[in-house]
Amino acid sequence: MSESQPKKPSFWSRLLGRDIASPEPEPTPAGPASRSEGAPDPATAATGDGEAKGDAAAPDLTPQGKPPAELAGADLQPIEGRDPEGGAPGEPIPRPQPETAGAPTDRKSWWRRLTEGMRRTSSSLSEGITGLFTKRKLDAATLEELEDVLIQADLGIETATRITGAIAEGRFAKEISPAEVKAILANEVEKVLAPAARPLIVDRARKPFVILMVGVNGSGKTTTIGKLAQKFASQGLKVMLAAGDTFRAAAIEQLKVWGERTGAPVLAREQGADAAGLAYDALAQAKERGSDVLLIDTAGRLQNKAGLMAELEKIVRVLRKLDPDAPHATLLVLDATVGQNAVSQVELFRKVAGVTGLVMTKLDGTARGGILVALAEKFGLPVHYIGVGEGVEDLEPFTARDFARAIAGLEEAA
Ligand SMILES: Nc1nc2c(ncn2[C@@H]2O[C@H](COP(=O)(O)OP(=O)(O)OP(=O)(O)O)[C@@H](O)[C@H]2O)c(=O)[nH]1
Ligand SMILES: [Mg+2]
Repeated sequence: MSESQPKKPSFWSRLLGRDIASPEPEPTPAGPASRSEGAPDPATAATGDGEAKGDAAAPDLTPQGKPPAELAGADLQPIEGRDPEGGAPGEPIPRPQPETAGAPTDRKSWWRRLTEGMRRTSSSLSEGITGLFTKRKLDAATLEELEDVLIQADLGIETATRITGAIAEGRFAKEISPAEVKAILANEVEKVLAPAARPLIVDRARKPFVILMVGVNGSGKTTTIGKLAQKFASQGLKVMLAAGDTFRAAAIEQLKVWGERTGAPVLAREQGADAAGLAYDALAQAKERGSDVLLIDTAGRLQNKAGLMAELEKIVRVLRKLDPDAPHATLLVLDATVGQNAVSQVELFRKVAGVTGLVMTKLDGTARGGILVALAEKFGLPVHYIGVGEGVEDLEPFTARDFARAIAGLEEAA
């Protein structure tokens, strides 16, 4: 599954009629998506038939508004029985991090979180640009090198070519400052991103508005559900969560913690319960309770696991028995640190689950934030949110101009 971006002759090579040797393909980190050999397939581990049974084991519905006292000082706590899908037994489950800001998000702290989160990406680009353009006249070799810097930041070949083209325009043999290059970079990136920057709109006419979260292991699905639950609750929406990752006991616990923290009731069952049946019951209960939003967690699944992909299709199928339009949003959560591998994740999940939008997490932990630009260019899917940290507030709505300026290491737009 390891994928490296094919390096086709660049615009400048083609223009100058010479071929530039391709760089060594960068290894794609296996990242959290790797799964131990011989690990049981959750699709077979879970009960096989149970399609939309309303009479399964008694649901464990965490009451709304449970005081978060037990969470005080909550940190990584070891939970037994973590299965091979998620890691070794006894591996700590991720706990929600303390909030970084209690007050409603204002523009300043929003920009600070975005730029801090994007620092690794922007500084790697910035170093490359400064190294190339300090006191040097613009020539083909410099543009070639810049193109490589941009491709290494995962921006994608098309965007990289477009940026170098824009920089070259009318500036050949002239001096160009790193600041000018960054401004052009931001401008071109913004153009690519603008069509993808579409907010997630919760349709209040849908009761509940059903959001299904999908993605590979460890991409940040459960954490993003917690962050979204917090956002929706702060907007006065009544939120319910469904612990559809029935494969891991730790995953169920993790979602319950988020439920307690955000005051959202959580429908959970015992480990191994049928995920589709649980999703069905969650939707039925959310309707009964008059919830505005139902967020459904799912088990992390690798693209190549047919059984797990079939389980996703089944979840969608049974939800539609209760609401033919459900899920109203299917969000693919992508971990930015996997770089180019995100491309094949989008391709597969889109086919199986009908992904309607993307959330990209861990932009704070990688210099590969450019992958978002490559995805926008290639798929044109809406990017709703970006994750820039583990805290509950570290989920930013995606806006093209801010992201483009942050990636280029520029100041906030006036
Ligand atoms: N730095 C950083 N860490 C994040 C972000 N989003 C999630 N994480 C962390 O990534 C790890 C995995 O997150 P989860 O939410 O458990 O991922 P998941 O997709 O639910 O994982 P599975 O249930 O195993 O498939 C946790 O330690 C999270 O705290 C982010 O935006 N930035
Ligand atoms: Mg999870």
